[in-house]
Amino acid sequence: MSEIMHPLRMKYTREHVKKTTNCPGCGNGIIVQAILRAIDELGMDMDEFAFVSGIGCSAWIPSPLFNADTLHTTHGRPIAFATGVKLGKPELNVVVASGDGDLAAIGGNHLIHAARRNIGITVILVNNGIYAMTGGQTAPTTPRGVNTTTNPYGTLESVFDISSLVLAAGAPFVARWTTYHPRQITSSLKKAFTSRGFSFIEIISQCPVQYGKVTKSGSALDLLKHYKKDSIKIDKARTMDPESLKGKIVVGEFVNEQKPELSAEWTELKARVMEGRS
Ligand SMILES: Cc1ncc(C[n+]2csc(CCOP(=O)(O)OP(=O)(O)O)c2C)c(N)n1
Ligand code: SF4
Ligand SMILES: [Mg+2]
Repeated sequence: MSEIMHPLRMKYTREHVKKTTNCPGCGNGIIVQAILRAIDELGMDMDEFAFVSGIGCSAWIPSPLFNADTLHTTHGRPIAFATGVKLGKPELNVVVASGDGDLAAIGGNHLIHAARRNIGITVILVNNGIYAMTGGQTAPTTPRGVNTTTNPYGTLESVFDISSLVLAAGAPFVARWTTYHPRQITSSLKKAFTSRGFSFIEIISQCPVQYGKVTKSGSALDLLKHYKKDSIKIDKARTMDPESLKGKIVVGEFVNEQKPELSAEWTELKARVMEGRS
């Protein structure tokens, strides 16, 4: 049987990678397509990018699928690797795509400090509310009270609002969408790929196999219906009180501003020192 490939898949992915690692219904497929569509609509070339990921299901989004330089690193450390790539090759668009556990738990400090330093990389954080690849353990994004394999009687912890955390750390571009918003993800990615500073996009994404089953939240469709019903745009959310926002997912672009970017300043500093200018 011959396989009909999506044009984006033919244009931007490695020919020898025949299958994705995603389970049926996983939100990662929507995210793959949103990233490739953003690159296509910008008319950019894969050679202008380096993709970096950690360990987890979401870390498989760019690697080995994308026909670009991809760096599949260790759990929690993609931002550290990406920082090195960006300082060594500031002309590249360095993009990290990884999971909520990878970037906000074990790698949380790298995330905060990359935002504070304003290193010009894009971070796409896939928030599926759980450690999916390892079997449904509690993550810092798992809603309070939900049952997981490590908290079979319900989690007792409060969740991280990761976008707010990154915003507070000083990131000049922060957006949050869900997989129900593929066009909005693409639009924010286009801004992120063409902005100079640290750009952060959190994507709330369905994991029907671990999150859906372990927490009894239902199928991919049930989760997408929840994203549709409970997402509130930031402009509207700003007019609402905290009580009415309970259980809602605030989506949109929270900030988009210009700030001095670290790799450009670093390059300038190196030139100044080499030339003996103080
Ligand atoms: C240092 C280290 N600690 C723990 C692990 C085991 N581990 C691999 S992936 C993962 C969690 C993945 O969760 P997340 O980053 O949210 O990605 P998802 O699978 O949910 O997309 C863990 C704990 C590891 N590989 N290395
Ligand atoms: S376990 Fe969940 S996150 Fe991982 S590939 Fe399957 S559906 Fe996607
Ligand atoms: Mg996860």
